[in-house]
Amino acid sequence: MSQLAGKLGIVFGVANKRSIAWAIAQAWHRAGARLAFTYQGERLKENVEELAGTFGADTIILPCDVTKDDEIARVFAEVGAKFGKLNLLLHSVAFAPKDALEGEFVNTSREAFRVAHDVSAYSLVALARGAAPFMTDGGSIVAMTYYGAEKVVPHYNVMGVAKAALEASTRYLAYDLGPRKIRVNCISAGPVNTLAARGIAGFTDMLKHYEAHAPLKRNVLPDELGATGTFLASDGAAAITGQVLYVDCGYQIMGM
Ligand code: NAD
Ligand code: 0WE
Repeated sequence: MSQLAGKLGIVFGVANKRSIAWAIAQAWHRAGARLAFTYQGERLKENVEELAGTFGADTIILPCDVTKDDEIARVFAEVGAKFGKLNLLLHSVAFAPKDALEGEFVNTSREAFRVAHDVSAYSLVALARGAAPFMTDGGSIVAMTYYGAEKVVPHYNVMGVAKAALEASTRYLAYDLGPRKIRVNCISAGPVNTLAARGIAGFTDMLKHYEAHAPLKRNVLPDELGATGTFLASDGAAAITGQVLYVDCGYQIMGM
């Protein structure tokens, strides 16, 4: 398949082979896109080099802590210079301090609230602003979200509030960037067993709950997130912007 032939993209959020970002990057690569990658810090450098290196020794791999404006500026300067333009951007980044995901939401500290929103929501605005000048033939920006943005999922806490900000930011960005043919959408994924999910107490029970209650009676597979990511990046989605697409085996439609 060559749905994304000739497209140039940048991927934020690969930590290891289980990362949703890696599933979507592989799908984009198989569809013909050429990709650059960023990693959060030295700790993840080797992982990302090993994974992204399989796409060719010339693959651009750069550090980027999304809370650092200078690192974001450097990424777009380098990728802009090497690629000349950009068509695709994947935002697959989230973080809240662990204690904020354990206790009650009412006890969220000012600092945990700030960090969760900085990393998980504001970063989409900053990355979109960095990428837009290079998306000269239009573009597709895709961000990952979760159902806890719209309904209470116990313990998701401040991350749910940050995802609500991410989804609202997606709509405002879609409005601003629409005249430049840059589309901005979210994929709301059902639970996936990744590094970010594994630390969560009761995550295995959550997978069982989805399996029992989702219309499709199973959990979403990483490849299925890749397929939706490829669709949103492709010209088949040329009239879709500002949306949240649920890739959750139907869980979101249920009232009980
Ligand atoms: P993951 O741990 O593989 O990915 C999270 C990524 O965020 C990591 O690569 C990490 O390095 C990056 N990150 C955190 N802080 C950062 C910072 N300051 N700067 C740069 N990068 C930073 O886990 P994942 O489950 O693949 O998560 C990816 C996205 O998918 C997140 O937005 C998450 O909220 C979302 N999501 C996950 C699930 C799930 O069940 N796993 C469900 C729905 C949505
Ligand atoms: O977005 C997420 C998880 C994001 C996340 C995970 C961690 C774990 C380690 C953000 N910050 C941190 N901080 C850490 O220190 N998901 C959608 C997965 C997830 O996390 C949950 C969930 C689900 C689903 C937390 C509680 C309840 C459900």
